[in-house]
Amino acid sequence: ATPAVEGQRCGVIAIVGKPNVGKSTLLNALVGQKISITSRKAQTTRHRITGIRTQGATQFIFVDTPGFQTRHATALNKSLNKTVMGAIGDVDLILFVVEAGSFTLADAKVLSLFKPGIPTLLIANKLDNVHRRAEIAPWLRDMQERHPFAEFVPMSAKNKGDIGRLYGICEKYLPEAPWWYAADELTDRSEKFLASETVREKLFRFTGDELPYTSTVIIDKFEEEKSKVHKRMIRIAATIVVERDSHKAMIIGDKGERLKRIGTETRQELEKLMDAKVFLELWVKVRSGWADDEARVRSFGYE
Ligand code: GDP
Ligand code: K
Ligand code: MG
Repeated sequence: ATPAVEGQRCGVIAIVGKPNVGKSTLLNALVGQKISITSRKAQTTRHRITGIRTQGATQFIFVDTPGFQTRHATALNKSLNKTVMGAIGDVDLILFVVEAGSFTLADAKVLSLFKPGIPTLLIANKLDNVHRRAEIAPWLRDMQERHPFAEFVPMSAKNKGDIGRLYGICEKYLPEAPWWYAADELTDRSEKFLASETVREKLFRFTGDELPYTSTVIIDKFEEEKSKVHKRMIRIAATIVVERDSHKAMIIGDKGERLKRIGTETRQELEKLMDAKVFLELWVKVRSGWADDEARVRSFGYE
């Protein structure tokens, strides 16, 4: 931690909402680097992920959360929900993310968890998808009646100007306090963790909608080695755990083509992220029923 400096501001901002509204996309845009994986699938984000951005005298500590799961009461979903509750208990500001113009039962369930007293902004995301802008004003009036939101922010996480504006809005809610992290730190997550998340993202991307969410990634080895040629050299071995033989076959693909692509894309992205030469070994294993088994969910790193 850095010593207290007069005029410094620092606070924690939780990003909360149902699955797929764009929370992780928003976090990455706010931090300016991809530290939380995104996809069209629900349950992409499974952990609390902190993204840090220091700008001028202010340090923003953003916390991305799994989308609150309301449909199935599996051990994995219960653990995801606990993570969300833990993240919003003690923060300076909540960004409640919804899709602009929409408010479903799942949104209402997330909103009902908020304790009074913590200022909450309504982030009406994916505004670029709204073709009839005139419908947004009555929708916002309706939202105003649902909850005492501090402010409304219709925006698109994919729009740089909107992101710039959002810092200014968030800053007002952060207390004067010394920074928690060095000015150049982007996340409190380890490179090993980012490696497993990147494998998971490529896995989602290349299996499209075929692969159910019940897969996870374990890092068996993460070792930095000395190299005369490269500035940094990292050797990684990872195992993708799935529920069924058919899922395994799907991931490996015809003549191993798909697993190879997942591996190549993961390696390239990690090399950029870690500024290192990366060697990556990828394996696929079958462990049936893991998402329903509480002890196993814990052993795979979900609290
Ligand atoms: P999360 O589950 O809430 O973390 O959502 P993600 O960040 O993983 O995003 C879900 C999907 O919505 C992805 O396909 C994103 O590319 C997409 N998305 C996120 N923000 C926007 C946005 O502002 N506009 C549009 N059109 N799509 C978005
Ligand atoms: K998602
Ligand atoms: Mg997410």
